Amino acid sequence: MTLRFGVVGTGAIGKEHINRITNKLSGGKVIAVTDVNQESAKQAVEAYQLDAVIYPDDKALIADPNVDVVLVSSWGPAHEETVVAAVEAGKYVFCEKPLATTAAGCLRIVEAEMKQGKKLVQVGFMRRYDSGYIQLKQAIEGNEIGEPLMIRAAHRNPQVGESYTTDMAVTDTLIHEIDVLHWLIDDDYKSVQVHFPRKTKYSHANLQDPQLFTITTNRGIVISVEVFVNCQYGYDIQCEVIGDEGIVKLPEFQSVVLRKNQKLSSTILNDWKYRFMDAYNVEIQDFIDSITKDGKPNGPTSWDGYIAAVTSDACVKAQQTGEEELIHLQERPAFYSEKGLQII
Ligand code: NAD
Ligand code: NAI
Ligand code: ISE
Repeated sequence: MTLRFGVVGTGAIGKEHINRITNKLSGGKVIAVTDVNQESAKQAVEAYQLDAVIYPDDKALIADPNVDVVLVSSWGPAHEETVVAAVEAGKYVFCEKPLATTAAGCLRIVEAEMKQGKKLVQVGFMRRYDSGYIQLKQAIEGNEIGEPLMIRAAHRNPQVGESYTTDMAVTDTLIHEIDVLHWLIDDDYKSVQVHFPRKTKYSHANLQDPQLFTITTNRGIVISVEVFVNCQYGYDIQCEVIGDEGIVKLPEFQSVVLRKNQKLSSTILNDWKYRFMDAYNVEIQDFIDSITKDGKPNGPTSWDGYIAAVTSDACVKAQQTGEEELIHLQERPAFYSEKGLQII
């Protein structure tokens, strides 16, 4: 069986996903595309020589009876409307983060999905599929470090454009840590506070950069995440979990070690596309395989999208108030109680 994909949003990551479904993975085929910029949709069809219909908008794409899965990779504020329409039409959905830009929007998706009576939606939180984070989770669950007490993490990009503003450090960037860290330690977030250190000279008027987030969990674990999106030197993701019997750290991206000119060096990547390439491939292959075998996706759910949105709202509020802000989640519906992705 081949799952037939319709892609909404053929920008940077939309094209990456089209390429991997078409040329790297098995069991999926892109048969429809759309983009508000129709030229971008045409370019995608040409670049990957797709046998795909170019639709004028998401509604027309969703209405195509040949489309089994709607892959949403438009910009964040457009996600909710497309996802709700696709779920109401009974289609499977793979939605890039964020599921919706507000917690209320995520709840509307949750309600639409529960009404359909079956899980249809997976959110693109690919770090849960990264082998480094999986090794961290195995070490924690295998009691290698005793009880986790603290986490120190960093999310650094070499630079961002002028359209990237202070709140996007949360909604676009920290959102990956928000998802992966509660999954890693199997705990819920309680509160967050933000500190703004001295601003880098490489930032611009509408962006406070770097930023330091201190998040506390219900079990009292204190998490510190640095977001620094103009760090210049590369794309660098760090995570260290400190327990009462030991410490585990995310492995560095693997590269050859070079000895030259009295220096010992290895490469740091410059782009998210390459750092998590394997994770994106495993993520989408697992999405295809679990739907094909079990009739439902296996990865991060709409409820995970909701948890991320509530936490993200509190983080943005904490940026504005400078105070410690509480993170209040609604009770998890039984529909979402099943343990999702298991360690592979
Ligand atoms: P992009 O701007 O390159 O591409 C987005 C595309 O969507 C554009 O071509 C735009 O014209 C189109 N679009 C916007 N609204 C649309 C709509 N309603 N219908 C159809 N097309 C629409 O952005 P990007 O970097 O590819 O990011 C896209 C999404 O992917 C974002 O949600 C982003 O957060 C997410 N993303 C995730 C990761 C990750 O690591 N998981 C990495 C990059 C981007
Ligand atoms: P992008 O800007 O390159 O592409 C977005 C595309 O969506 C553009 O082509 C745009 O024309 C189109 N678009 C916007 N509004 C639309 C609408 N209403 N209908 C149809 N098309 C519309 O952005 P990029 O980097 O590809 O990001 C897209 C999404 O992917 C974002 O949600 C982003 O957060 C997510 N993303 C996720 C990553 C990850 O690591 N999981 C990495 C990069 C992006
Ligand atoms: C981008 O949208 C992503 O999702 C990347 O994974 C992240 O590292 C980057 O900061 C975002 O802009």
